[in-house]
Amino acid sequence: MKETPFTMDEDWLVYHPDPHKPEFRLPAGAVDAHCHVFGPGAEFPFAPERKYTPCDASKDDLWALRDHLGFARNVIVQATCHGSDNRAMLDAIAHSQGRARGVATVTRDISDAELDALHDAGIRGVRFNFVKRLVDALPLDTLEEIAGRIERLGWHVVIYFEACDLPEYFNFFSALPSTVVVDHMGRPDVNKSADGEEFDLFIRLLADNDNIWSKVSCPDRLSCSGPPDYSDVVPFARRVVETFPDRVLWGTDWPHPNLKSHMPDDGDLVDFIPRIATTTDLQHKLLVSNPMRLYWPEEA
Ligand code: 0GY
Repeated sequence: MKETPFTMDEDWLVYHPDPHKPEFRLPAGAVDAHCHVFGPGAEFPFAPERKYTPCDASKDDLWALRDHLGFARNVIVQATCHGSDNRAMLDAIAHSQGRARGVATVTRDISDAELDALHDAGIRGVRFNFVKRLVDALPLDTLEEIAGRIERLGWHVVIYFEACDLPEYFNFFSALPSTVVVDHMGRPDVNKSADGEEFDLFIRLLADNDNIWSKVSCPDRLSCSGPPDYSDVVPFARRVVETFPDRVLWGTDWPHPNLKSHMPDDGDLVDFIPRIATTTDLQHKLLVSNPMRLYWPEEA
């Protein structure tokens, strides 16, 4: 392996080297619908405009985790450290034997032919990121234009924002024409109530717009009570799963960018699933039928 030309951030936490085998047996065909690859930097350089420099996290390590946890497939989401250079993700998808698809980051100048090529390579959505510490968000009219252009491909838009920013973007999100998927339940502040005003607004976003879905992922990112139980996240995720069972997805978020307090054991994250999706029917929707409808509709 070539030496990486990048030095990861001093406070960067590297993914867990040896996650335990989950006690929860994932249903056959389960999809890890939110994960990333980073570089390797020697092969796929990180973007000059990135806001963090991560460790390398390769496709082979992702496949090893997939098999260890018991997933069948992955959806790889373009991480901001690669900007709109989707090559690391596309390389992973190309080497997945059909078991991975992806969500890309694109800019306004992308041509229709390039969008077609991304579709052929396994991309099924674009990501719009509004988290200020991660990106300088594109202007809303640019995002609107991109959302309009990807519609003909049947793609969806993945949006990432924090709960405090939802009032500002509520109308913009509601007007998006395609299917929309929110990352990590819109990052609620779990010190507040899962039935409180702030999370009610998130629930209303999905209740008012039946094209909007949510990932109920990242207890490790949202929790204040911490591992291995992440108990304070349970009422939030359960509320979303039980209210919108046909519009939820789940993912590991491996290799867990920007965690500062602890690095989760991915086995604990899988063992969290039956606490938020409490019946086999809900688990099957969350892990198999919903992601298959969105990412492998030809097989769903
Ligand atoms: C996540 C969360 C984060 C990072 C990114 O693309 C990214 O850099 O998504 C984060 O730092 O909250 O979804 O993986």
